[in-house]
Amino acid sequence: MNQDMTKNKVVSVVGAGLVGTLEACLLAQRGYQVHLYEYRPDIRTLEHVPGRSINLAMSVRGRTGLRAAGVEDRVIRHHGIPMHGRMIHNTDGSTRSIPYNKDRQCIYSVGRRFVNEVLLDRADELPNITTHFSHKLVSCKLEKGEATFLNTVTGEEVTREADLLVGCDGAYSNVRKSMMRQPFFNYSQNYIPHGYMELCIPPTPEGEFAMPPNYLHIWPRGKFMMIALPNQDRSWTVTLFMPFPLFEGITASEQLLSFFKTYYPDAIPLIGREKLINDFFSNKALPMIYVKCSPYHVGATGLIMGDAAHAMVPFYGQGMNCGMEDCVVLNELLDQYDDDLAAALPAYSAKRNPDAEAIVDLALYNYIEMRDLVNSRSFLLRKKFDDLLSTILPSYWLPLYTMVTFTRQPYHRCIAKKKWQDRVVKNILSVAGMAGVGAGVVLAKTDSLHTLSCSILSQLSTLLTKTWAAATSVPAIRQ
Ligand code: FAD
Ligand code: EGU
Repeated sequence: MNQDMTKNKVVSVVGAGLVGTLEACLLAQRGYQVHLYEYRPDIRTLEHVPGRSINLAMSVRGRTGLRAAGVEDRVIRHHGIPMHGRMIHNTDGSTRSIPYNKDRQCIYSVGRRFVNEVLLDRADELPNITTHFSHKLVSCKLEKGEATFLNTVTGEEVTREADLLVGCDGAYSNVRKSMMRQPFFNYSQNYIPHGYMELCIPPTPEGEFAMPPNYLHIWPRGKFMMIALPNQDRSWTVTLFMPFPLFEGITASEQLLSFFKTYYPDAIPLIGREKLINDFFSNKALPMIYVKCSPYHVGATGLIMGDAAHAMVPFYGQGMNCGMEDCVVLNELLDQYDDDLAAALPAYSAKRNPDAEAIVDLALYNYIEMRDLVNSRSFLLRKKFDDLLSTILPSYWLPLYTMVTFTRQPYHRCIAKKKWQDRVVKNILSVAGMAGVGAGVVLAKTDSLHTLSCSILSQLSTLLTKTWAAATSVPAIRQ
């Protein structure tokens, strides 16, 4: 990269969360003068950080971002707990585990706070980043890269004009709000009927994990579910997902206990009766929102990234991963365009929007699938067949979650490949069906078995050629 092009350029980054702090580091490494603004005080000075989800599942896309900032090892080695598979908990308390991957590929449970702190420490190592905590963005002029902040300690307002203003201020982004006044800016936001509540399984009296630690634990129950990820201190963060009316319907301790006895009996002793009652009634269920918008830039002076651009429901464990991949994609485009922001920003919007919308859709689809499809028989049959194909063709036929979680294939390509696979499975199953009928006819006529297999094979190859052509002739299949 050409540091002469960047060293006199000033960038304001709004939001020192997971994405903003990473983006500040990557821009500073390119030579920009970066000012990083954050509404909250420095979380490294706080004893307790308020806010959502304590731990997150980190996979390759997030790790690629961390690597670009030189902190992948710090996060994964010191703050990551490997999860090699899921552990499914049934209502009778029995469990079964399903590994993620045959080649020991795994995901990591990381604490939000730890990841954020490692990134803030990295930002402090870079001399051309200035951090401004307790600074709340109150307004901005994106066409001028200008932003005004309220210093929540002194009550003063400060305005900074920069070459570029990057909004990484989360799902309820203020920077995005001001983009909505731009012509041709499209925007949609949706709440889902489910809420989530975090509970905690403490370590055992011996100080050990109360469940096998190297799994993502799942209690799937159709209309609601629970998930648990391990923490560094050997506790577990349990997240209960349920429609809001169900949360609101539980108002007394006995109701809560009978609900848990029915659906999550094994979790009661793990959390502890008293603690469960205490935590459930002192917590409140939080909403989940997803956001789609485009474009992500304004001229050569404004940009939104991370949840600000594409908040999603958490049912694929990809929100942070996708946001960190945003930073990698922008970095690659700045390389390609020699830090010419007027060219790189529109290229970023064009490249990133189809992929961001694809993962927003995939996460939403998972949410619906979890609720509605877990009991459908034809769905399960197709899933079994799909799994079989990925066992027979391990490097060629990757299940969707493997493409999403363990590769960096663009999300929209993952969807396109999945659609192609679905068509192939459907065709094979229908050929198998036809073959069944054909076999009856052919055998009745005592024709040779050779004729039969030839006819099946030729039909199959025609279908495969057709579906392949269909899949490859549409470069980006979008919903
Ligand atoms: P945020 O983390 O929201 O950071 C935004 C920052 O901007 C904050 O620090 C905020 O204080 C600051 N800010 C906001 N407004 C202003 C303002 N006006 N002025 C100044 N600063 C401001 N993702 C995964 O990859 N894996 C998971 O397993 C996973 N699990 C999840 C579970 C749940 C229940 C939820 C809700 C989300 C989950 N996610 C997961 C998604 C992940 O949390 C987000 O995608 C990620 O935090 C987005 O990072 P961000 O930096 O864009 O936004
Ligand atoms: C939800 C909430 C298991 C953290 C989707 C899997 C999630 C996470 C799954 C949360 C599920 C669901 C996948 C990963 C991950 C699974 C995945 C979901 C982390 C298809 C803290 N999901 N999540 N799929 O395969 O690909 O294990 O809150 F329950 S990690 Cl909903 Cl891989």
